[in-house]
Amino acid sequence: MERTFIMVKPDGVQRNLIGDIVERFEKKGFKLVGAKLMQIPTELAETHYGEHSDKPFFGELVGFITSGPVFAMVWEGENVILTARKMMGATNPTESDVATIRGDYGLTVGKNVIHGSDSPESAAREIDLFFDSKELISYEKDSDKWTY
Ligand code: DAT
Ligand code: MG
Repeated sequence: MERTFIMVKPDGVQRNLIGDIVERFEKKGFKLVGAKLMQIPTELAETHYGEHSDKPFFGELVGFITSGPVFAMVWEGENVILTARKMMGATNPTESDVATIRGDYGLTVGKNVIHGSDSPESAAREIDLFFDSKELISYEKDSDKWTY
């Protein structure tokens, strides 16, 4: 079963959106297999956002993501990587559809509430960066048979 890395960014934590975001993924049918509140060290932020290291907004991005606690999660389910990206909405909230997380709660591209892996490769990389394998739990839910 596919897994993806999802993170409520510092703005989402401060704006009390953890519960809403968890609820959306739960109700969709995805399974939470790991979660923790954490403050990201600068080095981890730079590695996580390494693909953007040459962009003009890199310093601002690293400063923002390390500015307060984030809620890091791993979600599991069929096509969860692509579906989670759809549920998040476009990077720039002016372009994200209503009823997506960014469309409902974001106003600027910098403070856009949530991160989600954009491919199977980045999901594997980001899960490994943020979680120890012992922190992830494979388990059955009675509701699985009503989801699949
Ligand atoms: P996404 O988070 O949708 O995967 P991304 O990987 O292109 O988007 O960029 C990572 C984050 O960097 C994004 O969530 C917000 C920030 N960002 C992207 N483009 C930006 C820009 N032009 N100005 C400021 N911040 C930007
Ligand atoms: Mg990205």
